[in-house]
Amino acid sequence: MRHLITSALPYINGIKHLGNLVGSMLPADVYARFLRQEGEEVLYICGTDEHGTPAEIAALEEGLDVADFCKRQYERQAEVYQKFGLSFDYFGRTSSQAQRELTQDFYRSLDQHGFIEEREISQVYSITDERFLPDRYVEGTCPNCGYEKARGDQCENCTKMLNPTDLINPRSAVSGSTAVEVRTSRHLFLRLDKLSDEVRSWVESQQDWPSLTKSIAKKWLDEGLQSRGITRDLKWGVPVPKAGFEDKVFYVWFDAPIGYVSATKSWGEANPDRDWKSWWYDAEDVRYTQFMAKDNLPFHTIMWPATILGTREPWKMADYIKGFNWLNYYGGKFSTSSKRGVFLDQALEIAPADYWRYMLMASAPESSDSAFTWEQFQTKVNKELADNFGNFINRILKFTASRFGNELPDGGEPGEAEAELEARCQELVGELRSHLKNMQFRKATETLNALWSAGNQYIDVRAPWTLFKQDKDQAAVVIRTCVNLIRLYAVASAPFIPETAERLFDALQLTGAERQSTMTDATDLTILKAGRAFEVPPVLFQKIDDDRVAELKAQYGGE
Ligand code: B3M
Ligand code: ZN
Repeated sequence: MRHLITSALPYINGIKHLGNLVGSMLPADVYARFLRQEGEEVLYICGTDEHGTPAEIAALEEGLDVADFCKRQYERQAEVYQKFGLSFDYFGRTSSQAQRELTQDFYRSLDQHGFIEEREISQVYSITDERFLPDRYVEGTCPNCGYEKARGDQCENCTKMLNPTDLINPRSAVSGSTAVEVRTSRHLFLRLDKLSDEVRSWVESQQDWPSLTKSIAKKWLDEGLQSRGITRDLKWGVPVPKAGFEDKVFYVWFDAPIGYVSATKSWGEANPDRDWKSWWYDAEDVRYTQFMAKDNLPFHTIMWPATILGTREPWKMADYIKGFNWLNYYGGKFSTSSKRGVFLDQALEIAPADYWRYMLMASAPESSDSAFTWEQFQTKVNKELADNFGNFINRILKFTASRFGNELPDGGEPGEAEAELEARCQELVGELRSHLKNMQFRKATETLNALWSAGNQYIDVRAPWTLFKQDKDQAAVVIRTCVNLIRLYAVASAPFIPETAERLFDALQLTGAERQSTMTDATDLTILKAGRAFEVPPVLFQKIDDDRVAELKAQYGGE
């Protein structure tokens, strides 16, 4: 099996926060890195989701043409993900030519098979702006809770989904004008009602989906699927290839999932020796895994599968959908508009990417929502990364260098304690691999941490510092074992903290092949032999003290 991996396409309107990262791109990256390390063929695809009214409105606010705005934001996002070590094989854009063609093809197939219908609907029209105001282009008072800044697609206050015509005292988000009226407009609808049974049997045939994914899909199916509008009176988006629809584009959620396919196509254009379509079309040898936060699950378990099923073409559907709950910020939501929580560019000013990668995977909201706090960040960094992991490495390598020089010492053969350590490592690596295969990221970091503890327990017993005074050869055995253990640590940690793993590979002066070892092979603690040169790396993780925590809380909000 080849592995296709996608993470939900981050929306273009700004740099994402830690909550977005932990629920989609980061776990997908850890999984992709792990599978590659296991020797599997992996294609990890992501990209920016660029259409829709939030992008237009954000561009308008910055006084930019929407295409220029998107280009700039795409570059900013791509850069920040690269700094976080996200190992996409391709990071595409839904504004691409490939996307336009594929979206129009999907639409044509759906139409041809009778799953598109045309309807006349009422829309809010701005007389001042001389345009329709779909979705977020109209603001007004929520009919449900009375909130005065509700948007045409949803009320942020009570979360109720709305239609623009539901709002009381509607006004244009473009000009603020209240000179609006309801006009009719022709739109295309996807007949989800006709596809409902097929989607249900697909959902029900998924034996091993996580319960969060399955329960959300079932809930939507049980509530009954209705036709859904897939076009909008907008200029920015994929044009609708139909006479009379020249002024309209497809709705952003119709084209967004096609972004997975089009980004793969763009990857193929950049790598002409690779057959992009074999990953998506008639791709029976591909196992496809999707990662996303729970609010995206309805689109991926219902709408997107329905779109594919309705084309009557053998496009690849997900084999496994890993959904995440929310990572909250001190109990409340991370919020872009109210500036609560930490955005990815800010995070990198606070600490290097690996600190975040580890910490976020250790608190991944898998079985329920979880809360980010600065105290917890401090504990994870200080106790686990700095004390349990980093400190072991620095102590061992420094001691070795000072007593034996910068080459692994000779000495006797490993004994019983070493055999026990190796057995323990094999057991833990077995657990770690199975958690990673099952995408249980929290459990995986717990096991990784247990692996780090195993080394500390070993040197507590074998105490090389005192042993050195009594039996230099025995001390040399312990040291060699520990340096091999550091190699295992680097390999086993690499999917989570790749930059640190690289630093360790460099310090141990490993060859290319040695760096590409599987975790299982690296549990052999005799591979690096006497005479191997190494360097002592600088301290791997800086601790975060209480004053700094107080400062961060004051700066970013907390409590
Ligand atoms: N862009 C996620 C969001 O903005 C959305 C995901 C699309 S995945 C095809 O909430
Ligand atoms: Zn409301």
